[in-house]
Amino acid sequence: MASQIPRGAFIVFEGCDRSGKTTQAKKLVDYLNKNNIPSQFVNFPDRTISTGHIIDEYLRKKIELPDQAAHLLFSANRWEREPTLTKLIEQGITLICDRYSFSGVAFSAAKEGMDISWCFQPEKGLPKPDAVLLFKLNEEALQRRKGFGDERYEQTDFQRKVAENYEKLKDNIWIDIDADKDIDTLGLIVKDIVIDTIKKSQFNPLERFV
Ligand code: 2DT
Repeated sequence: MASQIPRGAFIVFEGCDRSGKTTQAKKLVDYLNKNNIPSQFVNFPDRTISTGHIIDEYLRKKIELPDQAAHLLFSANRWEREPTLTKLIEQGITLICDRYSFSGVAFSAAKEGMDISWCFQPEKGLPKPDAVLLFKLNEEALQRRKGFGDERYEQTDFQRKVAENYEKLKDNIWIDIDADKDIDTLGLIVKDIVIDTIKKSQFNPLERFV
């Protein structure tokens, strides 16, 4: 009987800006590769591909778009990358993904008149992660970190609404991470969860959002 090739895990890091998730994602990929666990850092929005160029202009406030159009572009950005991501996972490469569909829904639904279930529709059919690590910082810890930049969405009130939306999206694959720790301590916590997820998911089929 042919032996099954273990697939890579698909692990998403979510959270508000300044929570340290990007630093942790990159550090983790380095660690995994050094320890012979093939892995790759991916992030959304991917500003380097076709749909991402328009998203970049939108985020830098160079263009304005109706909220619905912006939302669908972020989703299209994931669909543009989907064939590559699926192939990498099937080849046994673990993907550590900085933001995904949950950012798409949580940010768009934080806007006036944008319905959370409408926002989720275009995500259906995309690969479902094996785990979502939600990096959380309380208000006090957030204030201690350096200030926001001047891109769209970088305001405290808006980020608070995003945090509330994340809570509404949670299911059994979500794990809360208290991000109010130094880089190395946080790194150890994240590493344990990720290694456990890689082991658990390697012979399970990759699921899709329904
Ligand atoms: P970065 O600062 O991480 O580059 O994110 N966003 C992201 C959305 O509004 N919808 C999405 O689908 C995604 C993935 C979150 C740029 C901003 O884009 C927001 C912050």
